[in-house]
Amino acid sequence: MATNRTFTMIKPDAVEKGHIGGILSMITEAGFRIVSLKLTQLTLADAQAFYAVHKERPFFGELVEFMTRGPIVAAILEKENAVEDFRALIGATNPADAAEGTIRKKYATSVGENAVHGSDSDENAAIESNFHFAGREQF
Ligand code: ABT
Ligand code: MG
Repeated sequence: MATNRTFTMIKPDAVEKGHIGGILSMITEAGFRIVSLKLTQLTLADAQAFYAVHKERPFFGELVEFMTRGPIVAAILEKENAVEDFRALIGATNPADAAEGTIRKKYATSVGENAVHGSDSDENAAIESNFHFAGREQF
């Protein structure tokens, strides 16, 4: 059964450029309900843990540096089929391949600075959500 929740981050590039409002609008207009929301900043250890799956990749250092360079917006979102539908809404990792109408098509700069994160599985959505939000902050 598809879960009805996913986790997202508006990444430092999009926060720096003033796109928080535009991105949250696209998210709510697509039918997602905001369950949890905050402005926060990842520590080096947070970013290394979050992207541990990429730790042997050549871009790991740059990725961690990027994700820690400024504030991010963390949020939990709810909708039927949330994980898959949200990945569709954000579009391809590389904005050059992202479809028209997606968040990355509109707001991402490059494969490295791609404006938003969306969980890639129900299991990771739960892990990422509980990392950022206490139970009493999940509405
Ligand atoms: P995330 O939502 O950040 O996990 O992105 P996504 O799942 O779409 O893409 P993956 B494959 O998980 O990439 C994670 C981050 O690594 C960056 N990256 C990826 C590069 O910088 N160069 C590369 O060649 C690849 C494959 C993009 C992702 N994000 N950030 N920030
Ligand atoms: Mg990913």
